[in-house]
Amino acid sequence: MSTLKRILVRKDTSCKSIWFMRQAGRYLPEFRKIRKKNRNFIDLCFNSKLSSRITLQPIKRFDLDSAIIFSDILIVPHALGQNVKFLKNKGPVLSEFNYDIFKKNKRKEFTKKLLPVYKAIKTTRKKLNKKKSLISFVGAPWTLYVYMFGLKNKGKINNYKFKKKNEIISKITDYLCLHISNQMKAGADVVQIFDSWAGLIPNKHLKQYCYIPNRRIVAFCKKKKMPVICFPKGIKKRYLDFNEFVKPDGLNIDYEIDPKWAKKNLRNTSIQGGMDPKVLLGSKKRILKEAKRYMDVFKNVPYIFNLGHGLLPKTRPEKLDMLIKFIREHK
Ligand code: 1CP
Repeated sequence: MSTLKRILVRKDTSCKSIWFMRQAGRYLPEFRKIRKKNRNFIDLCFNSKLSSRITLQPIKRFDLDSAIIFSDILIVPHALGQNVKFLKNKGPVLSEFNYDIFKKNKRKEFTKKLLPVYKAIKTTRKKLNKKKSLISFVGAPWTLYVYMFGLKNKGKINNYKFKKKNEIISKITDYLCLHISNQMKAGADVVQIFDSWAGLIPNKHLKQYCYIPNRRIVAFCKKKKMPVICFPKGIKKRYLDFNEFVKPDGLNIDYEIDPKWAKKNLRNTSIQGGMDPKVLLGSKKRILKEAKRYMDVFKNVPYIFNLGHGLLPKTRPEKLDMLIKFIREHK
């Protein structure tokens, strides 16, 4: 069993496990080299050979326990019929949501469109050491909804009174379960659900748009015996309610969460991450001090080392290497 699964499933505290969100990406020169020749990001996600190669790049360079498949949460809206483009310095832009197109989606067609992703998982699994996990992921229904309806730049969201919202979120959830099941069949052995924009939901709606959809996916994963990690970023102390309602195998905390508070309040789960990715842009001394703080707090509980959000493009790979070596040696 991989160290990641030992911590997630058996709640083993005798081993360490390290991986990073966005470990395959722009901070790596070898990724930028491939990216330069492949200007269309979505096409790159659908290029099985290259996406498998990119997935393995950080594994070759660093002492990591898990690979996360190189893909994106937005390939799901893409497969559901919305055109997705990544503009330089502007991020993702989706074509306008069309309810009729959305409603006509079929499970078979969806799977067919995403076959290159599943092929990349298959290829990667064969090349990856058996002791390492291959992590698959999905965006949570709410976070995908935010992108599908362009709500991100609208500040605090109060005006999302689209009539069919519940029906749409429920349908997205069905397709996410299918995507997880397909990734699992292809050889992924853990899944992470990114609810990156959960922090935009007003408290009184959190249950409906964040906890309930996450719980549905977690229940699905449990039925399939697929260990699942949730990341409801930005919900502050509501992490406590989230954990009790959703009951995931693992919970990634963001950098706003006090690790001591997390240790005390987030029970019956494995905690992952927490350290601010910005710290990695600072001095060596600061990096090691912060890493030590997390490692000391989470000493006798099931803890997976990671960050409080993804690695930033300006991170220097040497600093990451130094951090990993420090974690390995920390007692
Ligand atoms: O080269 C480039 O310009 C592309 C940069 C890039 C990369 C490397 C994007 C565009 N996506 C990815 C890969 C990616 N995305 C992975 C790969 C595996 C790994 O972690 O190494 C993963 C897990 C994601 C997940 C993802 N995509 C999230 C959830 C995590 C998070 O950061 O909160 C989100 C919100 C996205 C949307 C997205 N895709 C890309 C960007 C720049 C964004 C965020 C844009 C925004 O802020 O709205």
